Amino acid sequence: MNKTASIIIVVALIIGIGIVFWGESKKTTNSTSTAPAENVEIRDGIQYVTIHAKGGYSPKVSTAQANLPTKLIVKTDGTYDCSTALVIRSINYQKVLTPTGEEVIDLGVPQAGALKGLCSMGMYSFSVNFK
Ligand SMILES: [Cu+2]
Repeated sequence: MNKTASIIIVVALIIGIGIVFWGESKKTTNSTSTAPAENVEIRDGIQYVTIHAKGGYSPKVSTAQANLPTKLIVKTDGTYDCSTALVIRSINYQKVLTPTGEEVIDLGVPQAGALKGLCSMGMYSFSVNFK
């Protein structure tokens, strides 16, 4: 093997390894962005999903674990728009929330699937995907 050929092979190897590492580091950054949402936490075996209601609902989409006792906490803070008129059809829930406070809604033990909340007019919505 001549010198040029071995240099080309070494350079190709270095580039190859570099691409693999670059790919791995990209994967790591991606996986942190899909980490469990900050509005979902499990305390004493109960999963709490927190949604803020003010001019709509945030986060609009949350991901939580299925088959765990779960409570939905809807927080209002000086909320005078229709996002206080909360409707969750799948659990027959309908209530006008106080402008400032916390509403705790027992969701039981949700199975996999999406839970959808709406304002009474259907203008604002949020969903919690149980996986
Ligand atoms: Cu509305």
